[in-house]
Amino acid sequence: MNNQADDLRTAFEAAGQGHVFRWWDELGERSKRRLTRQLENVNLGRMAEMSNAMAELKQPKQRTLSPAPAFELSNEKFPYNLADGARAMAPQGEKELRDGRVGVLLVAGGQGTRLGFDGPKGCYKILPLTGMTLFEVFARKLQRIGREYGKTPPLYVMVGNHNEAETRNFWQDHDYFGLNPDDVKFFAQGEMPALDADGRFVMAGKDALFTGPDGHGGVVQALNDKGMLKDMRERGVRVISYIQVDNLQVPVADPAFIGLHLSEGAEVSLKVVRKEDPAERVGIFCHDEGVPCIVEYTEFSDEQANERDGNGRLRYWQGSIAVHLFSTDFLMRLVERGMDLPLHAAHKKVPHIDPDGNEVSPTEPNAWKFERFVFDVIPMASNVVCLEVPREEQFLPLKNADGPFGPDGARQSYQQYWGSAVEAALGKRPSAIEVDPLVAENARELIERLKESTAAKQWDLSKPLHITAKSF
Ligand code: UD2
Repeated sequence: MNNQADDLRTAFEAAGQGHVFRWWDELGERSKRRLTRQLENVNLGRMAEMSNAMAELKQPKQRTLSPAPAFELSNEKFPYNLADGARAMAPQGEKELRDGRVGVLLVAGGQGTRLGFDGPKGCYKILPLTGMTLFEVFARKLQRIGREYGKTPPLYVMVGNHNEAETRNFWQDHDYFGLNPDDVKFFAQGEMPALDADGRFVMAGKDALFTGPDGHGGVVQALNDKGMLKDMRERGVRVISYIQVDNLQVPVADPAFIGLHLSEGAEVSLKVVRKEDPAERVGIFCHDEGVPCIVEYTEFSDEQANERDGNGRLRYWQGSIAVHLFSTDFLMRLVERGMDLPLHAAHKKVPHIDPDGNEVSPTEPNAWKFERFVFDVIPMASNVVCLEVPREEQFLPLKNADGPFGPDGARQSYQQYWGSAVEAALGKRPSAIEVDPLVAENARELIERLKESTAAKQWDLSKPLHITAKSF
């Protein structure tokens, strides 16, 4: 054992983790180097933080919750025309886009376990007629912004170690879907080890600890460590539009939302939808001791989740759809001050090797995994703005293998929404529909285009309808 490995062994033994060296003597030189490299990157100072996260899961901390204010929808009927107030916000956001001060941050580092797709979720073929992938949908939405405002916002894609190469290759193989490769940046998030029932690091092999992505909250540190914040600053990006790869209907950069964020002087803004079902599994935007935050649905008691106001509506109705705006300066301040977001623990099935070196694929949760959540930056912001948006217009997440949030359910909801736009403009709903994201961001825009178009009046709506720029 060389000095470096000796020092590591001493440190790991002192932390009660000496078992990571159990197979050291039978490892070859390469495996020894691999293990050493990995162990060097493990921050043993985090052990206490991990224990706290586990304890908190068993005994959630006491919170004093109250509903938080939001800019509510002024129109709850399709196609959700914007009220004058909301429309008045757009010019400031449009100017920000024209001035090239907006960047789009797409988080795509999750493992997509529930979808059961063997590849990055963004490569999933989702649109109903062409099978366009989620990544292409976002790229085309960006192009539309570029055409409209003369500047295409740079795209920052967070990936995980497990899908980085595949994601990069996918974009390269598709010529970045028409975007300038210099404006598409990939960066990998950090990893966290897992702990077994005895609080010991889970081993994935004789020469490797099990590690998993550190949660979408890892994005703050990764943006800094991988030079992305610097890149943003050099490009003059002031507002970061954060979206998740699973939301098919999300606008990549919404001028009215950006305008609101700027005019309110917010450091963080978020979009919510009205929660109708108290059991819906989304985080809730609310106040904890007067401080704005998002609290996971698991932390609400049944009683609290079911509380209603005088109009019979849920008191805690602000379901977060995980769409945020961050000011670049705010994120820089967080990293400069070395502020870590809290760790959250989850009990999961983690494949590993047992003390005899046999591979085990558990059928029941056997270990603790740790993640950070990006919305934990909210309590650290000096000003937070919350905007309600129409659910069917902006929230269509692909999460599961089946059900409403599975591929078939998502395609159905997608066609329901866009079919309604065609019906509103042309009087009839097509049998199946797909709208090129280059054509319209939402039903309002599509209806306007269709009403003005003479070509649209000739379309055969008894057949599946694929609307592209050439259709007009
Ligand atoms: C998240 C929110 C939930 C609601 C919902 C909306 C949490 C804990 N819950 O639920 O409140 O807003 O989204 O859709 O966030 N990701 C990474 N790296 C990781 C983990 C996740 O990039 O280490 C990305 C992932 O690729 C995806 C997004 O984060 O784009 C959401 O991840 P998720 O599926 O874990 O979130 P979910 O559905 O539990």
